[in-house]
Amino acid sequence: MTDASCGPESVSAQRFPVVVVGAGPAGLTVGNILRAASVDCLVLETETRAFIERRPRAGVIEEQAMRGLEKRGLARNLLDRAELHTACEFRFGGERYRFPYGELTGSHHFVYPQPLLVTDLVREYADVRAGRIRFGVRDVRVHDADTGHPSVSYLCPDSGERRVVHCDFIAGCDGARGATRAALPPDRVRVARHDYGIGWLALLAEAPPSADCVLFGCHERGFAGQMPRSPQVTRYYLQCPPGDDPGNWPRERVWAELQERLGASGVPPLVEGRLIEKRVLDMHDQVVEPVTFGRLHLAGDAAHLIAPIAAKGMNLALHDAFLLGDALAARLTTGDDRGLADYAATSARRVWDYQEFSQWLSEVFHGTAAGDPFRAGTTLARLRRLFTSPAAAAAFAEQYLGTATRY
Ligand code: RFL
Repeated sequence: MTDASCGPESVSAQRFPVVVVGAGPAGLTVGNILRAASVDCLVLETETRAFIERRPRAGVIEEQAMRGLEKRGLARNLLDRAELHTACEFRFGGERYRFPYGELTGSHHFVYPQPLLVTDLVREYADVRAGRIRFGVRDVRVHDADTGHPSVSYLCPDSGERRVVHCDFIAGCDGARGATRAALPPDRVRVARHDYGIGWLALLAEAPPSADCVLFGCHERGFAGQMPRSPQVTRYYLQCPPGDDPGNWPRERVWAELQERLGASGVPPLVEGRLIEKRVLDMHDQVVEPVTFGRLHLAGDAAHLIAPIAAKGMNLALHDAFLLGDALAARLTTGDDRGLADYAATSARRVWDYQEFSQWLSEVFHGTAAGDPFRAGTTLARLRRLFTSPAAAAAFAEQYLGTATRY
C-alpha cells in the first residue's frame, strides 16, 4: 500500500517490526520477503514511485540472482521478458574474440533493465503483498540502533512534520549516499576504499545493440563497452579521465571513439543513435565492515559500492537482500536468529570475492591504455590466455557468472 502523503490515516501505525530504508532492488526485495512471511514492514523512500520506476542503471542479472528472485516469487516478468545471454566478446588488437561462457559452464546471464525489475518489485510489494511504503520522505534519521528499541524518523513531504516509527529492526538499503550508513559510529566501522584513478563515461543510446552480446573493447585509447539493454536502447561505456565533464563529449566524439575502440576486422560499424544519458562515473569500490550495528543491518550499495566493471552491483544488492530478508523473517516468525548473527560475515566474504574479481577485470580492461608498455604487455598476455588456456577460461567464466551461492 502506497502512502503518497503523511495524512492522519497513513500514520496510524507508527510501529512496525521492520523499517526498510530505501526502495531500490535491495530494500524492495527485503520488503517482499518479509511480506511473504506475513511480517509487517514499512519502506521509506526519498524519491517518488514514478522516479524509481524509471531510473536507468544496471541490466545484467546473474542466473543465481534470478533463481533467488524466482524462489521468492519475484521473477515472473523477468523470466517472460528478459533476454538470455550466453556469451560475451572481447575486442583487442583489431580482432574479435567470442567467449562462450554458456558452453563452458551451462550457465548464463539475464539482461533485464533495473527500472523494470524495480517496477516489478514495487508492484509486488505494495499492490500484491500489501506492504506499506512512503515515498518522498525527507531527512531520514536512525535512532538507538544499538538498543532493544530502535526507531527511524523522517520529515513528511507535505507538512514538514517529523514522524517517528518504532521498530525491532532496521534494514539500511538506501544506497551509497543514504542515511543509514552515516548512522554507523565511525569508531565501530571500517570503510575500505579503492580508487581506480579512471572515469567511465556512461551512455545510454537510442539505438539497437550492434552485437548480440556484451562487448569489451580493450584498446590503447581506453576501454569501451557495449551492454545491450533492449532492442531499442543500448548502454555504452567509454574510459575517460576521472572527473571529466560530459560536456567534453559531444555526440560526434562519442561515436568516433566507440567506433574506434570497439572496431575489429570483419565487423560492421556500430549502429549509432541519439544519446539519452551521458554521465561520468569516477570508478571506485568501497566496503563497509561490519554491516551490522545492533538492530541496524545494511544491504546493497549502502554496505558496499562496486564499480560497474563486472556488472555486479545490483547482483550483490539482491544476494544481500536474500540473506537479510530470510534472516529477518526467520527471527521474527520463529525466533531463530542464526541468520542475523551470520549476516555481516557471510555478506562480507562474498563482497570481497566480487571486489577481487572486479579489480582483476579492471586490469584486463584498462591495462593496455595505462601508458606503460609493461602493463600493456601483461594485459594482452592475460587476454590471450583466456582464449588459449581452458583453465584460465573456466576461472574467468565462473567469476563472471557469479559465485554467490558459495557463500
Ligand atoms: P539503490 O538502487 O541505490 O537504491 C537505494 C534507494 O534508496 C533511496 N534513498 C533513500 N531512501 C530513504 N532515505 C534516504 N536517506 C535515502 N537515500 C537514498 C534511493 O532513492 C534509492 O531508491 O541501492 P540498492 O538497492 O542497494 O541497489 C544497488 C544497485 O542499484 C546498484 O548496485 C547498481 O545499479 C550498480 N550498477 C550495475 N549493477 C549491476 O549488477 N549490473 C550492471 O550492469 C550495473 N550497471 C550500475 C550500472 C550503476 C550505475 N550507476 C549510475 C551508479 C550502471 C550505472 C550507470
